[in-house]
Amino acid sequence: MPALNMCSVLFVGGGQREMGEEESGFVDMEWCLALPKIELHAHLNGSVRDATLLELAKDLGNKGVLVFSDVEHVIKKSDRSLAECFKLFDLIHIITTDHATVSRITKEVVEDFAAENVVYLELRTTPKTNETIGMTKSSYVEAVMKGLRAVETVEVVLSPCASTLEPEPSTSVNDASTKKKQGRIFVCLLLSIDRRETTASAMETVQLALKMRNQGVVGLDLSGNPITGDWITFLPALSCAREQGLPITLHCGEVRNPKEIKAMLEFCPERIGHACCLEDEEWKMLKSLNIPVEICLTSNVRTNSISSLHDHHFDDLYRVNHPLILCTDDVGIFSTSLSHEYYLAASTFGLSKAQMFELSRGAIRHIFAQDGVKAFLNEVFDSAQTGLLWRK
Ligand code: 6MZ
Repeated sequence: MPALNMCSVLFVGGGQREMGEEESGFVDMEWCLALPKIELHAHLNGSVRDATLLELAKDLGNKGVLVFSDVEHVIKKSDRSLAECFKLFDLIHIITTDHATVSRITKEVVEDFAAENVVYLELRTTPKTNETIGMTKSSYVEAVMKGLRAVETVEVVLSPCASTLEPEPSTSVNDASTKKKQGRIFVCLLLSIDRRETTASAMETVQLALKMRNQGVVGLDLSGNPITGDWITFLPALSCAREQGLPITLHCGEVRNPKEIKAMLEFCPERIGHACCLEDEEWKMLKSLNIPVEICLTSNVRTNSISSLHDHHFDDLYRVNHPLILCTDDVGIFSTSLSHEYYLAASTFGLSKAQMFELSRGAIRHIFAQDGVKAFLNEVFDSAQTGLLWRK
């Protein structure tokens, strides 16, 4: 390596490069794995490992709760319509919704994201109740927290919400000293409201999120089967969250529904997910309001919300510099990973390593955690930049 002096260092697009280094080749899967990444749209129960689901279903089969041979092929199937996805979610919820299992799947999901170099994860999940096992929305979220504390492979840092009145330090929640641990992942929770819920139930979730915003809950999500429920049902709860400064992301435009899409955009959430079925007027509105979009390529194509990757609105939004974040939605349901979504974007839309790096780093601007976390994440990207973009 040549001795470093002022003349031997070039500054390119914010990156630093030494003489003798050249831009390295095309984006491949290995590079996407090495890229630090930020995941902002991942549903807990959509991200469960197939192997875990099969193991749990077998156990329930042995206990006579379900017939394993009836569900095995449903879990293993990889191509699903949107309607079939929601049938599968109902099955997954039967399999996973007890406190111990919720903790287990949380631990595994976080470990899986960390293993592919996700450095900040906003994990979303719908707090559930089940009187027969004493589960309340609050105890469900406690079980998720327990899962975070159980993570073994990586240090888990919980960060409070950006709207927390008093700045609170981010804290490690698991034992950071074990030798087995490799690196660190920031994890925050979004509490989801399911479109099947009532106004009162949605309000309960908002109250829980507000109560837990010093403990890692950083915002709210509205999700669930887009052909059920009505936006107006959730508006009082979401408005209450808004008044208290809690950031909100909405599933918007997964199916055609101009009236609802317009109402959602008028609400001006901090982010929206999907935005597949917008018409001209709604596109213009989205762009003029500059609402960041969580893009889930594989999910949108698998569920037929978008006809093919080449027709995906990622291209249009990216070219006009609209804020967007590549996300997975449900790695388990769609057999994907965040690294694979980055690879798909690069290979489909012809993006370079420098462009992909900036796309990944750009997600930092849209996280819901406190600003201190943004500074830390920027440092992570600064230190990874030279190795990822230049070769000797
Ligand atoms: C809308 C979705 C979704 O909350 O039980 N969910 N909602 N569109 C999607 N695209 C395919 N994928 C997942 O995780 C599963 C729940 O997340 C929502 C659904 O409400 C599903 O029941 P949790 O952890």
